[in-house]
Amino acid sequence: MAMVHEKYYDLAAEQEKLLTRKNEVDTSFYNGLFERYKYPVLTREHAPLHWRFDLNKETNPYFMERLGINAVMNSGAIELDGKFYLVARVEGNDRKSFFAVAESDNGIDNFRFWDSPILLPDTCPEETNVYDMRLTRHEDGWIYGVFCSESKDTSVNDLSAAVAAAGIVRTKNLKDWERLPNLKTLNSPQQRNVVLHPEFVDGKYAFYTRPMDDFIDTGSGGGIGFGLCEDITHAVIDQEIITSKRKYHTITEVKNGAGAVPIKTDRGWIHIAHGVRNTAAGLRYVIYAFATALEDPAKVIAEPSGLLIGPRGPERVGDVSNVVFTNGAIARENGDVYIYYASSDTRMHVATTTIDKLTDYVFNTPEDPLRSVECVAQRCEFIEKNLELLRNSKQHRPGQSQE
Ligand code: BGC
Ligand code: BMA
Repeated sequence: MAMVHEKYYDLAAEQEKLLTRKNEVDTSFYNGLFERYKYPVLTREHAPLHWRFDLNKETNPYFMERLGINAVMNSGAIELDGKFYLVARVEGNDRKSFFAVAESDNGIDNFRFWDSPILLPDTCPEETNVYDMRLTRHEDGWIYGVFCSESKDTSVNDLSAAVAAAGIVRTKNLKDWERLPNLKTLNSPQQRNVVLHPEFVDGKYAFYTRPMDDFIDTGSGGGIGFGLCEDITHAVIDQEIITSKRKYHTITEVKNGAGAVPIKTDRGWIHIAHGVRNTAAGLRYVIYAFATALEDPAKVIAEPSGLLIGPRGPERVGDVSNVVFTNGAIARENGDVYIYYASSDTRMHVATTTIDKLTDYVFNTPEDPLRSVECVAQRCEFIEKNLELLRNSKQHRPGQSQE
């Protein structure tokens, strides 16, 4: 009779401690806008043992890991019937990514993967890799997953040449997935970081896109794009306009891309996206935010200067270091917002804030004046107001004796 290797039970008990560990706010960080947490919410150690080890003592006498998991990162996020779900990008030791659902009762800890990952219908024979799914609860009643579908570019004699396109799936329960044909953008040869807007715009499906000339370089692509399509089951966008532009000497100089599905607020749609700049140490990815008009979700109406979340401490190090990346946030009925972000293409974290705080941040943070001299003038004016306030204030200051 086949027997389970006894080592399995030891490892499972150990893993259970990780899966049930309570997360805590990291009190060493304060910016008034969001909380960071002490522990990542998903790591490769969260991957079920039965995904990695053959549990059978006979066929795996050394209890050896046969199909290792290298990283768990860039996750789509959604709340359904009071539970929090991440559709994570799980990367095997073989560098291929796939999607898997992890579930939690509170969204900040105790995330647990479902028994098996998602096996998407194999409708794209040329597709090599899939990653970074955005989950949109659309007003048409479906939950859509839009992800990057990557294939080898066989038109050039370069082993690494690849083509990125937007794959589309839909579901009602995160269990049964219907695959639709990939998005076609007639004016952009490649697409990554495509996000479906949750509402119809002019009666059509609306996508945030990221036009690019090439697999890595955006080239002439000016920023985050926006386009409409009639039929999601054969999605074609013939015209893309640019919403949030890439700008010289800012955090978005080299690339930017939509991240989480935009959050609807009284004052506009709030977007949480990523910006990329080049450095001597490679590309640095940070998360930034902006708002677009309620009646025209392609029109930027506020864009605070600089980054919202940058990699800190241990987040800086991983397979692709100096990266934070988001493709999922949950905005709750009660106004709480959970931003899920990956660090350095290795693990998942959560940052918690509220719609009110995000709105205050996006609409009341000054814009980037784009030149050092103007940035320092902006800061001096800000400092002067504060000093004036402190001088006139009768309040007790720490370290001052009170008489
Ligand atoms: C990787 C992605 C990366 C992209 C561009 C892909 O092959 O899987 O993580 O964003 O290349 O560098
Ligand atoms: C990209 C993304 C992510 C990744 C990032 C950094 O272009 O699509 O998959 O997190 O690069 O490697």
